[in-house]
Amino acid sequence: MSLDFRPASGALADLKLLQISIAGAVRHVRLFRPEKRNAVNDTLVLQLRSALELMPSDVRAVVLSGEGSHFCAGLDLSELSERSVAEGILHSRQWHAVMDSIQFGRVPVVAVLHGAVVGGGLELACAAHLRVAESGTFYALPEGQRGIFVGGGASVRLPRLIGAARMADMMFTGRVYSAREGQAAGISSYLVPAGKGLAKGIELARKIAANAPATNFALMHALPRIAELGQDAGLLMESLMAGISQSEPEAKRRMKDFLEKRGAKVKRRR
Ligand code: 1HE
Repeated sequence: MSLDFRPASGALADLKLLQISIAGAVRHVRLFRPEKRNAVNDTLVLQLRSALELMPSDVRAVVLSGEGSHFCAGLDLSELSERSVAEGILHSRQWHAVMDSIQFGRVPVVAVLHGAVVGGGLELACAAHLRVAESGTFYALPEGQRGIFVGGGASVRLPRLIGAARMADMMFTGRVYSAREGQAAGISSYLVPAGKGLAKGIELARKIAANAPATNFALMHALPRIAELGQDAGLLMESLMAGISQSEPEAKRRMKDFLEKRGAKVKRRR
């Protein structure tokens, strides 16, 4: 692939429903089941989890994308029909574990979206820390029309991006959001022309990888929890995290760099 990425070797190369490549501190994980529009079967769930857990310490950010004409068609519906209630609950919990390994893993994940981002595909996108959408992206929760409910974390994560009322509308009525609507509603953080998503995602991942690890840790693990707390406990947790991060040698070096005119200024956008 372009942009200096080389294919991963060893156990990662054996994950056949993923295509994993590496460039410096950025790992690119591509869903690789294009003939089924990257529909997520049980094998893909397990492979995704392995890809996120088998993470050498030099990897500092991940880009997640989908091969072919769509990011992800959601749950592989062909595996759904024969499950009992108990099996259904466990299956959903398995999805939750994968989504948690993305949201609360070791490194930030940038999802690059194009084409269909539907059902479990939208749940996957919501577990990432940033979303870059190409102009042809569309979002839907067809669970409502398939007679089921979400099971991969959307009822918790999606309302935090767009609100419960919008999510309910998507499921009640089958409403499809365009890329532009998804950007306005808060699903994506960046909207780029068709074909430009990966380059943008990699550019963002490289910036994120260059942050101090303590800052990325705070953004991934402390911020979402602080956002769930009352003011008192939230402010206390913020102070604890502030104290920890600023005492890191890396933070001291960066602040000294700025004071001694080596660090970058914040630039006005043109
Ligand atoms: C699939 C799936 C799938 C495609 N499970 N096989 N998700 C959905 O309800 C979305 C269902 N999929 C679609 O609406 C469309 O396939 C797409 C809009 C995503 C893409 O359309 P298109 O025209 O590019 O592809 P296609 O011809 O519909 O599909 C190509 C093949 O992929 C075809 O198989 P083939 O053997 O006939 O070639 C499709 O059957 C197959 N395919 N999507 C299984 N989802 C943790 S709970 C999460 C709950 C959910 O995610 S529910 C929502 C499921």
